[in-house]
Amino acid sequence: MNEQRSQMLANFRVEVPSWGFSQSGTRFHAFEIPGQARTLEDRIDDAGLVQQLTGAVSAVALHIPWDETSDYQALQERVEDVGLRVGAINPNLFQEEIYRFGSLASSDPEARAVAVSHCLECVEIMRLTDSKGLSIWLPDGSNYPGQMDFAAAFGRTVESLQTVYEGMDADQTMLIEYKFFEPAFYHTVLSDWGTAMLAAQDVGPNAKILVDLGHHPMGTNIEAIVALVSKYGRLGGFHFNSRKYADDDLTTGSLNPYELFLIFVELNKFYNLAKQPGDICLVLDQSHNVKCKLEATVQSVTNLQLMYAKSLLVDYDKLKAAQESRDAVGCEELLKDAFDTDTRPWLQEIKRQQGLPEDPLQYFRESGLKERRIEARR
Ligand SMILES: [Mn+2]
Repeated sequence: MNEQRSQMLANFRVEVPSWGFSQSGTRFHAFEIPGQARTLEDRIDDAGLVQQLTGAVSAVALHIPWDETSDYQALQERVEDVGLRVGAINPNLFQEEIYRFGSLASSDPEARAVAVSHCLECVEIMRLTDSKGLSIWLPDGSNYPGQMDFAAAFGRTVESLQTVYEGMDADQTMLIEYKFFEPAFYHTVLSDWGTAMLAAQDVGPNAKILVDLGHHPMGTNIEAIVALVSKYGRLGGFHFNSRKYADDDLTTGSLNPYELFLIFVELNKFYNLAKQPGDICLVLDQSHNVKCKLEATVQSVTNLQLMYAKSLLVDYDKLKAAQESRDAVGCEELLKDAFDTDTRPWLQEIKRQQGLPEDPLQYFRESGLKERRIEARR
């Protein structure tokens, strides 16, 4: 394999979410999965363990208040001790009584003030932990026709986001996530990339869009969205996961590997994903309710590496030439050729060179790491 591509694959990194390691994340029963994280320290240790197993984790993304602590310097030190950085900080705008009718978009000035001040508290945590991304997902919307004035709610959201943005530093990025429905079932204020784009443009140059793979109506062409948002310099990052029906938060690449590959193909046209720290924030956003959470995270990281590897095999010059000669079959075959290549031996070779286990899942299961983790957390 070409040396430059191997270097790129070797340098690929992703952030893992602290909330993917503990007993949470479903409106139904959260099962007791042996070995799962019980504390903030456990969650950081798990992120570090995924890094130890895969070598492809850059940072751990945190959620406030779920990861709230009295000493953020100590938290950052612990994260550094496991070889990682503090990644994106995610405010919570959906778990306070006052948010019944919305947070940043609410018509109640008091609810808006609480939401804005919580986001600013998260900006302060970013300063303390050297995090560069404020990752905002706004659940606001309405359940019934007439309940909310669409334009007014959007205007209030932009104003609230502007206030938060003014409190941020020049090297911090506001990541604006969108989702078409849920928890609101009739209308959502930031429902798609268009609404998120309008908001980002009104807020400022460091306000960018975050694409969560589970937040689109079925059949949406996400790779086309990625290309356009990138072209306008507004792509801030990703929440990787997989889904069959809605926001299912399943293991990345478990159901839609071709889609994931096509997204990487578009990303490679705009960004060098091997650059660290990267220009865009790549984060897993998953909740594992049945699987061992650590294993599911390792699977997700590995699937991302394998799909990224396939995307590096595309001959982009040839693709462009085939597009310009309007050779629809040739274009598709070029992509299929790359996608159909088994990239596992290549990734294993890189892992051998890096002194990492060639099969991280097998290593986790057979080295005693898994049993020790379960034993320690009984
Ligand atoms: Mn998300």
